[in-house]
Amino acid sequence: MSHRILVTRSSMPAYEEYCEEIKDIWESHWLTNMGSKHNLLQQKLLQYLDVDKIDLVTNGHMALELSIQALNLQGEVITTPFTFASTTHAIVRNGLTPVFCDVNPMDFTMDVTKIEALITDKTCAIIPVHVYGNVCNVEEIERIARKYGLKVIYDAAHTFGVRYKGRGIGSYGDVSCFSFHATKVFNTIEGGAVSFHDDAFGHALYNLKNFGIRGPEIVESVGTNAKMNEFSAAMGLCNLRHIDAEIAKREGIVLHYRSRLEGVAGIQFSPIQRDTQPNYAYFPVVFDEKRFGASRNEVMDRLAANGIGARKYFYPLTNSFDCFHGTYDVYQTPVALYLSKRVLTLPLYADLELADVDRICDVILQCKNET
Ligand code: T4K
Repeated sequence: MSHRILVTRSSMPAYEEYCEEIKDIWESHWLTNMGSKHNLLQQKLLQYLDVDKIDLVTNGHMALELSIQALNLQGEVITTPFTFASTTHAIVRNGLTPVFCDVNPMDFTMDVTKIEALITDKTCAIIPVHVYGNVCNVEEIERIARKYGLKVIYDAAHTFGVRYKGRGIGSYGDVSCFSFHATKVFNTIEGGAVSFHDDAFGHALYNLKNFGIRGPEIVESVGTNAKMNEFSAAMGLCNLRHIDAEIAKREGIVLHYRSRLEGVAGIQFSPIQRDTQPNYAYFPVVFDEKRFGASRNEVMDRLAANGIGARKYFYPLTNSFDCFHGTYDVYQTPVALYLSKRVLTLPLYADLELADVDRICDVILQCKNET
């Protein structure tokens, strides 16, 4: 059998480049606690992401969990179930109640026409997800949030480097939470960041990530530990040098997928969004069994039999997780439910060969031709 292909593969700099980057850590012995690499990466990301203010944290989940805590929210939060566990868990772990809004069938982001009907006197915030790197309807979300006095925290885990209407995606809403996990377009091994506008929020967030410590003898508030270490920051500094080239390679791969699968009955992709500079984070495909002739699960199994690891991001919906058994009604988000049963995320990473894309598409098209 040909070599195995997984859904993604971490981007890494040349070994020598990373060694060079971490050399001075051996001189300084400074490994963590807002070291020089942490601070330099923070400054570089502020520019690259084109945001007002930013703070680095240990991972994308802590970005969400601590952002919610820093805003001191209480009550209900409108969010979507078509996401990774992290989004919903961050809400629940803060003692808040998620209220699930359906997604729109075109780009899988929150269906803004359904938000207002979910608002009650307990609603305090909206947490939409720029899922797969698709930009939410940020204008409409802002209008609704202003009208009802709600905070907006974007789960921007998938949107590193995305720009919308000439602005960094992290400049929209009150707060945006990025993930720099190994599987993301940009990684610091594990890592994340929060972009924001308000200084008081930034102060509260920093306190949460560093035990509330403000000086050797000053502990202002109760916090936890979510500091990015120097080795992660060094990985980020290296990866950031190559990020534009990585995204360009991803674009070539996505265009190749599209050219092979475009127009095939029963296959739907994410749209090319207007006014958006994308990052090609994921390549989700929705299989309509009736028109395509094979189900998502059959395609996934066939790919697996050929050494190709596609993934069901995002199935099951978070509102149907075992840990929430009986708490939420999945039928209140029918579009998300429909998509979660049909979507398959195909392999995508900068070094994926176009010949491998052909191999993947050949297997998919074989499933169709057999019916
Ligand atoms: N919000 C959203 C919308 C998210 O998608 C995520 C994370 C978060 C918040 C939270 O951010 P973090 O706290 O994670 O920073 C993966 C990732 O672990 C997770 O970061 C990501 N979303 C989620 C969508 O995918 P798994 O369980 O699918 O990962 P895993 O270990 O199966 O890896 C997938 C593939 O990646 C492997 O088949 C091979 C490749 N890989 C994996 C690792 C760990 C590598 O090439 N290198 C690696 O080091 O969750």
